[in-house]
Amino acid sequence: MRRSSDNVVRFVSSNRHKYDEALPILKGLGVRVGYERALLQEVQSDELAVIAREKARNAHRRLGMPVIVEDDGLFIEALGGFPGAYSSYVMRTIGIAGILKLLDGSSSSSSDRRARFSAAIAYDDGSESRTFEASVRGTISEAPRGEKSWGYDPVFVPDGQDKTFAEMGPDQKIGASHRTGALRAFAEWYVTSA
Ligand code: ITT
Repeated sequence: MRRSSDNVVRFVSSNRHKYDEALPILKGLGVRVGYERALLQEVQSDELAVIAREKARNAHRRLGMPVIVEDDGLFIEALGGFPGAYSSYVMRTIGIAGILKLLDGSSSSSSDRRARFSAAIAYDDGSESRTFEASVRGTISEAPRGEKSWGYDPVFVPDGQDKTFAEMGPDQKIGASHRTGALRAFAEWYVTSA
């Protein structure tokens, strides 16, 4: 494994919220991490791990330092897994309102709003490339709930909770989120392969 001279791994993303949630997790697990804002090209694939791996390869080529990137997807059962790997594009186009409309119009019963939020973390340092995945199961709420949130947080209710991610405090969301499991798996590998 190649380390940078300052032993910091760069978290590369156009989305600062991801880094803000990743920082306390990684710090707590002994990983030194910094934020690098960049819009990375995404290959087209249905698999988050493939998209993340290619994004990390591009990010490493651009920065010349060890990087991690993340690719997330919200997979809604009644919509056959849509928006899945296209969640970012769908958020920018039809948004949450469009997703709720699709669900209301789908033939499924109103109780069938099951979904999975998944994260793939990819590490690349030019010699080593690894991906780590995790998911949480939940449901899509009937309407957006919660303030000061981002992305799909206002409509995703993880199993075992009655709040959307957006209604939770930062610690509760981090404790329940898809991102946490993937980051933990990465950190476990990273700190033991030093
Ligand atoms: P990158 O530059 O890192 O690719 P992005 O926001 O485009 O940033 P993704 O493609 O991985 O990232 O994200 C898919 C979508 O899911 C995007 O709209 C995110 O805002 C949203 N999302 C990811 N994690 C989320 C979370 O914890 N809560 C709410 N929305 C989330």
